[in-house]
Amino acid sequence: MKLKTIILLILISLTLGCISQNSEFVNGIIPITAQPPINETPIIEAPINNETTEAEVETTHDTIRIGAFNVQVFGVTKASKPEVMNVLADIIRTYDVIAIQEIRDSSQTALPALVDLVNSDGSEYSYVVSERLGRTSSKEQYAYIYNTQTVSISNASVYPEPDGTDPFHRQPFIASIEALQGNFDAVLIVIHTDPDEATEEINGLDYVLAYAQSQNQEEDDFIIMGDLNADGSYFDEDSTSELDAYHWIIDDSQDTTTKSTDYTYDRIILTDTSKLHGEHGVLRYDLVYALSQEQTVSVSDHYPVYVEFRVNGDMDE
Ligand SMILES: [Ca+2]
Ligand SMILES: [Ca+2]
Ligand SMILES: [Ca+2]
Ligand SMILES: [Ca+2]
Repeated sequence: MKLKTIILLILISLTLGCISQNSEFVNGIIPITAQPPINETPIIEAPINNETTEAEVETTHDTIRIGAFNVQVFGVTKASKPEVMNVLADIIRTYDVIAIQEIRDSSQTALPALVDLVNSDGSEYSYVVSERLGRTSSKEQYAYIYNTQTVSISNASVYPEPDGTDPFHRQPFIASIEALQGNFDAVLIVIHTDPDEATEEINGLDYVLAYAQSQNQEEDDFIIMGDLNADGSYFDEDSTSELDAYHWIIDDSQDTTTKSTDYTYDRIILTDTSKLHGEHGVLRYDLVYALSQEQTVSVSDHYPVYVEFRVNGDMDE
């Protein structure tokens, strides 16, 4: 991880820790106080310059942070664990919009509870959620959770598979995003592929992109993201696909798994990189919040991924 990223993550964690300490949490939930990572990590050796700190904070309103997170069987069981929910809320608050995957909750209560917790510190996040998707009785939903103070989300809809076809177990969830300050806009496409058919589904995303482009003909910025299962036995990183023409900014060397395995399952693919500003990569929340391995995997088997864009300089409609 780049030094700048590490410093920024520490700053974010410290900021969130301060906010959490001053907030009133419902139902007696005690927020986890973010701690700097323990000794002997490269992070603690990073010199933190106060001037850099202020500069970083001041520039954050010029950028928006977008990303995706497979929260691994997010439902009532996870929602009943305050220590997990508080980490999720802290993570979500670092994003302007985050595409949540693997919501498995027939009660439809876990996601609203999470967003309520996010907002318990005075934040104003909202969400759009897909229908329950899947070919079997095990259904999943996607959601975009977003900061209503910085972005708007519109036109959220599930990719309409052509009549007589069924290319995806959980067809992608598409939405438009617009920065409230500046002129950045883009179309978001999130998918959690089925591991057993990851290669077929990844190659099928080219059709989803073409569909989204047909619906947004003036737009240049399309962001495909999520747990594509794009590594290991599910997908050959060295293979070619129609999407090779675009920018896989979570590259093959990244590890998006919280366990000891080293796979780049989670990806962000951009059609246009001209508005990139700041960092992109894997959010190591275990380091940011100084979590044990046990605490880390209780949140998810995946790390979130993220990318930052400048809000000015978008020339498309
Ligand atoms: Ca389908
Ligand atoms: Ca745009
Ligand atoms: Ca890899
Ligand atoms: Ca790993």
